[in-house]
Amino acid sequence: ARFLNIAGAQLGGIARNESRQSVVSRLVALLREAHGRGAEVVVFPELALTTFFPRWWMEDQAEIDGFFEKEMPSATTQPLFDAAKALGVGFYLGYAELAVQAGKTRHYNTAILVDRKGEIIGKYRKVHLPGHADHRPHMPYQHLEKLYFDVGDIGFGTWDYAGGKFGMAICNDRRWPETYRVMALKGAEVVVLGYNTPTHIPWEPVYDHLSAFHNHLVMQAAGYQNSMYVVGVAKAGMEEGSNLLAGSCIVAPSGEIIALAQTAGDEVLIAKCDLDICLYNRKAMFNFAEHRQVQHYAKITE
Ligand code: CDT
Repeated sequence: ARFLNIAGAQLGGIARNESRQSVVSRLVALLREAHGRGAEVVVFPELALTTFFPRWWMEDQAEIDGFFEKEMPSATTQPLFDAAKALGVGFYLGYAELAVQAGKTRHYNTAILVDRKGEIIGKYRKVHLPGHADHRPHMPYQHLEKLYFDVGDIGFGTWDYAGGKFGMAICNDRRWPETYRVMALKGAEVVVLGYNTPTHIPWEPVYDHLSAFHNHLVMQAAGYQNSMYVVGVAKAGMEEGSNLLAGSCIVAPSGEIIALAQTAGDEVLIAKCDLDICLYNRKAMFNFAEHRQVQHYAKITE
């Protein structure tokens, strides 16, 4: 057995005017609680430092950029890294990243893995950007990820981390089977991801009543079909008039939920995960080398 105590640190809503310092102190409190309950790794949500700003149409680039991090860690986020180092706990953190690449400014919806020494060891930039890029002022709120972010340019990586092989995804990525399969083929045993999921999609409400079901459906199916743990952590609750889905969970390679948030606020959930369980089905039902028939899969990458 290869045991690892993995925690999710769900966040309740973050108001538009809540300071980064205040949010970071909430993250540190959750990290401390998780450590006190035995966690070795803590998973925070997507865009965990601010309110979910893509709900608003904004034209002033300086205002938009105000939601982005120009450096990581920064003076404001350093206390989280210091706490990780002092406690010996690693974490996954989602944030909006402003990057200058070959002289061009890029905006990414990003997540990092930080090790137990407080060092960044992995980065992922969201590939599947949901929503729209056009102005929809008649809606109570919008979802402008397609306007404010560039498509991630580094693909789905995996990292040796805390004794296991970790992969990262972000929110809408969790609904796409390719996300997990690519990482499983790279050996991922644990996929960690954060999400901000409005329970009401104003322009397409047809599945609103099933948002909690679909959230778990995709992660449980992926855990089972790829023989991996999936840790999905929400920014939850009411946030500036938008209700965000809670239901943060840890899914085992069996597809079962083994830890589940009870509230829609700041909350730690934790599970003792045996990473060797990933090997059960990778040697049997989902032995990729033995059973995949890639000659029939070409359509997927066309
Ligand atoms: N943040 C994020 O990716 N949320 C999406 C909802 C998009 S609704 C247009 C999700 O898949 O949960």
